[in-house]
Amino acid sequence: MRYTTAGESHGRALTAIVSSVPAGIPVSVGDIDADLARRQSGYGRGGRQRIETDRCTILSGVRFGRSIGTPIALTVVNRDWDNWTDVMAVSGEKPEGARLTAPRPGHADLPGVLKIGSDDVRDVLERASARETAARVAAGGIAKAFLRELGVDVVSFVSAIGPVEMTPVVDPSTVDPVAVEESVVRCPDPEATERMKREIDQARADGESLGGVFVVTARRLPPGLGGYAEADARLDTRLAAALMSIPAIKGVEIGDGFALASRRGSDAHDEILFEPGHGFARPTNHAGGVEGGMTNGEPLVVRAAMKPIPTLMRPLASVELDTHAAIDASKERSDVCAVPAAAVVAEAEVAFVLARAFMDKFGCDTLPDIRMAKDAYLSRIRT
Ligand code: EPS
Repeated sequence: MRYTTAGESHGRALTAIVSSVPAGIPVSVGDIDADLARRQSGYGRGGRQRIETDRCTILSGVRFGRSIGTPIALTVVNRDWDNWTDVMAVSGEKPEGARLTAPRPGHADLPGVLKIGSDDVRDVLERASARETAARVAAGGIAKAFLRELGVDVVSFVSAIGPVEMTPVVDPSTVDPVAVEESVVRCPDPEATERMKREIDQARADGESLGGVFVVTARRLPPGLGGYAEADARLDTRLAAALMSIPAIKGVEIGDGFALASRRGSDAHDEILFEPGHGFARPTNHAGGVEGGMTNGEPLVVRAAMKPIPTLMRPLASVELDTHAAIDASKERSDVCAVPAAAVVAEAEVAFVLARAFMDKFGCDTLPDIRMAKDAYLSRIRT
């Protein structure tokens, strides 16, 4: 199962096509819209989110609420398009003053225009925009629906915004998703939520932006998803690539990640137990549920670090593209912080990695066959 997206931030709509989808998956537009709304929320968003109310339309691949094994096409309309029809027109002449020539440090702006030979940063930034991630979340709804049928939920929470960190939790997979959604920054720690809000308020007042850290977890994964024999079959390879594909993500950790580097082996690995009726188990989960490129049956725990958004209301130094003169980087309406939204996007990315790993191991055509293969496998490894 994989997806591709199309669409510019202020164009008419975003589109996603999800292909290699097994038949028989219950698909609910309501569930996808709920995730789209979660992605739009989060303290620190800008004025754009007051314009948009993202809703998904399914164009193909689903009949009477179930996938039929054909590509699923989805769209999310940009309501802001109505305000951009001249600047983003598909045909005609570019209006006077529509060109942007002050690239922002940290954005795709400068390498993008150099790469494609454009004199207008807008040609690049319209696509290299976090808006595109709405299409990923819509597409991810298909992967999540598939996983839900196999008993797997993919959830996320924010653990840090800028320098403000929540109180660490021993087992991130036990964090209560209700507490996460009750927080305006999607952080399950109410006291940290208040400190994060204050940090965002201060950044906004200073014309600054903020990054942060989020955690994605998935439970009830059978051992053996992924692979140890080929580099590109390793689940960690795929998870890291998927999370790094989200704009502004600069680091990914699996399990205890970088902290493992400073520990001794006895403090870094998870001892093996056998519980009759359940099978193999671990008293700890430093590995984050992945050993040797495969799930080991413990909850998957991945973390990602997001850099601060490059659009600053107090802009950094840049160079004007035509004259090469020093100039302030462009400042458009933007978000101060989008870490809570990025965590929802990451759920979609992780869901695709896991859906593919399930299909690699248990089959591709239809949900009942995949479920039967999984159940047969589980009964083999439990005895
Ligand atoms: C973005 C800038 C802002 C964000 C946008 C990403 O949009 P605008 O330029 O229209 O104010 O709100 O994100 C979204 C629209 C979204 O839905 O996530 C950017 O420059 O990347």
